[in-house]
Amino acid sequence: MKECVGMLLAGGEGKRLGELTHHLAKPAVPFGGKYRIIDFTLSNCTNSGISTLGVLTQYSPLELNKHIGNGKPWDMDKQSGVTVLSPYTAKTGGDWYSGTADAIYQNMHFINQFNPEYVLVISGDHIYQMDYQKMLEQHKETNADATISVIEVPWDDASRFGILNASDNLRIFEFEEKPKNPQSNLASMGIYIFTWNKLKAYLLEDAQNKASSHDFGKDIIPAMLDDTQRLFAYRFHGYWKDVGTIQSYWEANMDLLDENLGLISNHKAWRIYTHDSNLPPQYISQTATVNNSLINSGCFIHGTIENSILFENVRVEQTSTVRQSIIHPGVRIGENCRLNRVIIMENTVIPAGTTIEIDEFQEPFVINQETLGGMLTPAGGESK
Ligand code: ADQ
Ligand code: ADP
Repeated sequence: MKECVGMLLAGGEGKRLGELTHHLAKPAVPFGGKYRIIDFTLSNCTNSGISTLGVLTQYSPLELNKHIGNGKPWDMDKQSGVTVLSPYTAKTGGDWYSGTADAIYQNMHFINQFNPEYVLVISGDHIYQMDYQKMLEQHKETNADATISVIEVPWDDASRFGILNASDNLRIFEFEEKPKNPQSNLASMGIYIFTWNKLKAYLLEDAQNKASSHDFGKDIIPAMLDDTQRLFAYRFHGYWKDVGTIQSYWEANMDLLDENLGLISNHKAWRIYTHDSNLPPQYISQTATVNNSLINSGCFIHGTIENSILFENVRVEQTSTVRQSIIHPGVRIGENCRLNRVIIMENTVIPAGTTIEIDEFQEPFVINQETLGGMLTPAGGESK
């Protein structure tokens, strides 16, 4: 028997990330110079002692499955460890998961084999560091049926989230998924702990409900609240970002460069784990200038890099300048380029003399080999 089993939802399509998720599940999108988005949640599990984890994949899962593998980087290759659960391995057969609750419902047999008292439901597309044990402690202390982790968000963003109201003792009395006119800015972080017997009953009932969209925020939480079950808010005070849009993806990457936030710490207790490559150290040549940036292994830098994040094997030639940008693995940037506020996808080759500068009022641009052509306007410098 396991006290708490983790279920990580990693199947969303991530449409709002546009080109970045064209061929890749959102949790597998490269992040922070050497990670993928899901590494933050996987590492939270490692650092919180959640050692039995099901990862629910669905949309473009190949790269994600390969990345997770047997879970070794997260120390999950022992005991029950990590299990990737695709719709095709679920007991009910080849149906796609129709919503987040359906994804858990279809994998009830996976959870039941551990006979847990609690289930932690988390999502693979957030950047944050959190100790789930503290949340579990509160769940037990309050004798809750469900505990939802919450954070105050800017009012302008509130309608993007599940919004709730709780009394002083943290008991939730109102919840609405993505309200048009939010009456509170206390947002659900999409992190839930359920007492498993209770959740099981609601999942079984929800599965029979033809009108349900089988979603935690839209269906399960409101149903529990209607029945006056014990729902509690767990207040989180650290850094947390939902990287659902290009703008928030770019911002969260830039936040890694802010030393005050301390997101990349080498503190053993909060390390972010991922696969490590066997690449040579980055080479910074005599002509190079590098400021406030993360540069991964295998890079060759001859140009100027400022406030940017470079993944492995990126090459930047002389007299080129890269500012406020995120450069994915294997990108080559020719001589005499000017790039500002762009995200360049894996293995893209930027021809010499290319200028793409996005001002701060526009959303950062995502560049790959296909979109590159359309961006090379005559005014912006010649291509090829
Ligand atoms: P959303 O972010 O809109 O809101 P949703 O689209 O339901 O959440 O996705 C949650 C997680 O589940 C994501 O990691 C996604 O990848 C994954 N997922 C989505 N559909 C899936 C499926 N069919 N199978 C497997 N995985 C799937 C939720 C809550 C809000 C809360 C925000 C916080 O509903 O109340 O405020 O998260 O970001
Ligand atoms: P976004 O809201 O930007 O699309 P999310 O990662 O939050 O990104 O993903 C949730 C999305 O996953 C839903 O909007 C939906 O389009 C997609 N999705 C969920 N379940 C399915 C499914 N069964 N089939 C196809 N797409 C799905």
